[in-house]
Amino acid sequence: VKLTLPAQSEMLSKDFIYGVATASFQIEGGANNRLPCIWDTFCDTPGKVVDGSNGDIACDHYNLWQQDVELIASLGVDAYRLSISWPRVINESGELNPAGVDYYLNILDSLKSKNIKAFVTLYHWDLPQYLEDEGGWLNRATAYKFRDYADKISLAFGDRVYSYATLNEPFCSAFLGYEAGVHAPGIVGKEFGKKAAHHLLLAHGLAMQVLVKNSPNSQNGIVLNFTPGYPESTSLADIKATAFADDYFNQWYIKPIFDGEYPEIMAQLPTAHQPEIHEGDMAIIAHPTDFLGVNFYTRAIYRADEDEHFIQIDAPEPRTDIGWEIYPKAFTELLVSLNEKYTLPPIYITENGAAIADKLVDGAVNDVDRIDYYQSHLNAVHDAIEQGVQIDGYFAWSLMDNFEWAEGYLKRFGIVYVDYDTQVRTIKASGLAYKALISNR
Ligand code: GBH
Repeated sequence: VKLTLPAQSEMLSKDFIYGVATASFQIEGGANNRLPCIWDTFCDTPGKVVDGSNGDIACDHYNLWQQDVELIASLGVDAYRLSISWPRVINESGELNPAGVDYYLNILDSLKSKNIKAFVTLYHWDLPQYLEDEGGWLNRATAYKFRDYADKISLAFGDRVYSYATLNEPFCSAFLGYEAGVHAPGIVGKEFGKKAAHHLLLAHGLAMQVLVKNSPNSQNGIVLNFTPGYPESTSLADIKATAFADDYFNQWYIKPIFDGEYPEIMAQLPTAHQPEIHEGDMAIIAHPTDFLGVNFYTRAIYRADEDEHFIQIDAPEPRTDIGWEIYPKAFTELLVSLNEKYTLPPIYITENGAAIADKLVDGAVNDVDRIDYYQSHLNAVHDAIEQGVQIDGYFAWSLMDNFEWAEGYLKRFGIVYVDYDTQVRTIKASGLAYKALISNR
């Protein structure tokens, strides 16, 4: 089964960047060679991760990184998006940990020798536990600790990095981590989510200041996730509820960066739920970026609810193995609407992919449903470009099966299959199709 694009598509230009993405905690293991992070603690708390697993070994990428870089190269991709484990490279006194830095320097040098662009994310959710012990993202000081980390690591990495993203999906850190409590650190309460969000966005802006200074030649920006909302009916109540949910989950994280202000719904939130904004914060957050990273997986459908503004209704079919609806039209509509609402820099699609219940049969994984997902979503990106959105690249999530957060190892997002007993990697049919699409340009 093949992945194709219309012959005249800009996505067939050699300038369009194709990549694969991972994140440190999800693949590395090597937990003894770094400080503990909030996800170690969360995994050790019974009932938080469905299969009771943790990130101690994961894909053992800490030890197998050389063969994994060969694997990435064998896919023929232009770029590899990885994240840096903050607790691996900075010690408790805030100084660089040379062994941790060397680990990444080796990976970055190896990528460079193979002509693969390094897209580095500085924070993909693995906050050092000692910082959580001081309040984590509810503590304003964490934003400044993040700036110092970004400063030190960008100086150490020099010109090895093609692109820096400050944060991956601050929505997930803030809402899932400090409001819904389904991600680390597992804090629950509406009074916490927006406070954490503000400190994350502040951290982003402060880090942008040091990145443009230390690494002026890299593409510096942020990665946001979007779950576009659709009303269950055409009733005004459902439409209004959906608009509220969209502001609460999506626009909350992009509007401050490109408009310098939070959505107007902030005034509707009880004061105790609102962030504490210091003078000058919004200007720091609105620091210009070279790109916007967009992660897209699915949409959400909302119904009006008297007490809670909105409720999300169950996702209709078709769904992936993680229960998320497959609805690629929302991807195009999202990209077009973001482009209308904001004055944006070029966009990279920094994550897109599907969880499929894969089976390894005679040394092969015939994941046709995942290929279908990629085909329809690549088409959706193509359609957005046709409608005038500037999109410069696309990253498949993920390079390989890995630790899927609260779902443990039960959900597989890779285009490469990982046998967790042997750590053998097998390129799936989707990986071969992605490779062919790239090489046939
Ligand atoms: C990304 O998060 C992460 O960056 C990555 O680490 C992770 O492995 C990957 O996605 C796959 O999960 O309840 O139907 O409304 C994406 C997180 C996914 C959060 C979609 C919101 C809404 C699903 N987002 N989700 S639904």
